[in-house]
Amino acid sequence: MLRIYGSARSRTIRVLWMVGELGIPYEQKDWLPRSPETRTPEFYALNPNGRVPVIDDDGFVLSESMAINLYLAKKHRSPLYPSDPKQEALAWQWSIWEIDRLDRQIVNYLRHSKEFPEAQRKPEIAETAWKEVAPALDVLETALTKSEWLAGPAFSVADLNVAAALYRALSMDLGKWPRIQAWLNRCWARPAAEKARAMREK
Ligand SMILES: N[C@@H](CCC(=O)N[C@@H](CS)C(=O)NCC(=O)O)C(=O)O
Repeated sequence: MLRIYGSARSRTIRVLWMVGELGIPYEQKDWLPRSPETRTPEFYALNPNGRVPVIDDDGFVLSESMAINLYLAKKHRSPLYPSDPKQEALAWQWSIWEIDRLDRQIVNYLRHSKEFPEAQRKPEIAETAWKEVAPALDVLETALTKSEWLAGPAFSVADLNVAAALYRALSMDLGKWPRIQAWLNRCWARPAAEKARAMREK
């Protein structure tokens, strides 16, 4: 049985979206980041980084949300995992790109511009983050001008990984990036996405 460690109120939402797409059984340890459960020797043995998500797939332990989703889609021979090597490589490219260019930057931007209580916000962190977020969104916008999806002719793990990571962008004004707005809406309208989102927002 697949066990998923992490709450939907963390990057684990990406994995919950993927297992919903795959329709596979799983059990979840609904643990928040930095919760006491993730600070035990047992949890550090699973992920020495002390972070979620982590999966234990019948004894195979894997961390890193993007790698987990690529693995699960490939293992279950999902149509979301491109069979063409070039489209497969594009799925890796966009997943790695998101982690490099947007993942922490967008969290820092939104936390320090609106999510944290005002006294805790550091405008300089928001400003520095925005200087990376805006050009990264420009890159994504340009890609989506050329193609409706990121890795081939249909929705794939590439779209899932990047759109799931852009969960917070659902609450942003994306007027300057209309292609991203439309693509994000298409991705998050999928039933598995709506289900994962409901788990986070309950
Ligand atoms: N690159 C990792 C990042 C994982 C990550 O930072 N997880 C956060 C929750 S969203 C966490 O567990 N933080 C706890 C900590 O920093 O100790 C991934 O995509 O899985």
